[in-house]
Amino acid sequence: MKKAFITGITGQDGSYLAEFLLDKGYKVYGLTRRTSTQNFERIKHIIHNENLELVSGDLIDQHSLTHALKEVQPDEVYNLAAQSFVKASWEQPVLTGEFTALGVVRVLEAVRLACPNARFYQASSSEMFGKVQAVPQTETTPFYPRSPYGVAKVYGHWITVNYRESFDMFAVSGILFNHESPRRGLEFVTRKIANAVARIKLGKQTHVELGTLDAKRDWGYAKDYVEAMWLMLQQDEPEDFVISTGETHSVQEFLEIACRAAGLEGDWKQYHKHNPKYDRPAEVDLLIGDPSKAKEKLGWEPTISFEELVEKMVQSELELEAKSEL
Ligand code: NAP
Ligand code: F7E
Repeated sequence: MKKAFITGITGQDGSYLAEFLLDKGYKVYGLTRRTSTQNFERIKHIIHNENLELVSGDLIDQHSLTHALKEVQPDEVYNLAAQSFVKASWEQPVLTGEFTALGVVRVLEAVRLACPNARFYQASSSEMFGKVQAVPQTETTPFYPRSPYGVAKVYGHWITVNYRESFDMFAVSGILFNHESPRRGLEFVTRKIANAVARIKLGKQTHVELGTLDAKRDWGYAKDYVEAMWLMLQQDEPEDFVISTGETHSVQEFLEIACRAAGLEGDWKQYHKHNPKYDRPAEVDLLIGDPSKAKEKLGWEPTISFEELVEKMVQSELELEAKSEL
């Protein structure tokens, strides 16, 4: 039985990846950090699976990582844990650097010392492209990060390349563009909008307050993207890949489609207000990835369209909000 170790298992991607690997017959070990209230909402349906085991540790605590990997001796390590909210990275730049940048080298060091033959996946991000130097963005487009989060991810990316080249480790980065799902955190714009239009439809609120509507993102479906992570670790050679849909859409388009999907009547504008508190000190205006390499070498392609993704998220929020008394 193959063993996989996932940091960030309680997050959006970690929960889908754990499901995917359990279905593939893996024994899955998930790193969780100690919190005063357990945060297992996204994995509650698999928590009693006999092939899932949670291991205590924190990206900030080197010993906990080395100890966990020494005990588990995994075949594959997926480093998904991070402070992943871009806006928060200006408010907590040092913590973001600790988790999202130095956390990566701590996991790599733990792998190098405890299980050097394990294959390592790093969750790199399209935020590294920031102020984009080419359109569309590929594996060779230079980085120009625009937030402390983006800067931290660039460190994580290059330290992964460096460990591959220095220590002959099978270490790869997936440069994943935005990917969403009903399990997305409520602070991210897609889930925030999907939740708001559902609440408006049910008469629980009147409008949604947002920052810029002009920013464009290449939005895909998280469940598709975790399969690409696994495929990268099944290749003969360790290589980095862009994972994206190849389409870009604005926040405004997301909002317009979401209003329609919720069955809101009239013009979407009546349900929206701009609030400058959601604007960012530096914005990433346009992201669009070129997934050709992933298609060719991994045989990977997205399975659902942008409209289907928006509809799926809105439908899920309508069901959740109908049951909730809040
Ligand atoms: P997410 O939902 O925010 O999940 C982040 C996970 O990291 C959570 O499980 C969280 O645990 C854990 N974590 C945070 N700090 C930690 C620490 N100090 N020690 C141990 N665990 C810690 O993020 P996601 O959307 O699933 O994204 C997964 C990864 O992909 C992240 O690295 C993100 O930066 C990257 N990424 C995401 C996207 C995207 O569009 N989703 C795109 C590109 C790259 P708690 O539950 O305890 O908070
Ligand atoms: O913002 C704009 C905002 O926070 C998307 C993370 O998973 O993907 C994600 O980062 C856009 C930005 O995601 C609001 O200014 C407008 O232009 O949903 P987001 P993100 O910053 O793109 C990348 C690839 C990652 O790696 C990250 O971990 O939407 N926007 N109004 C807003 N954004 C938010 N959150 N809230 C608003 O009210």
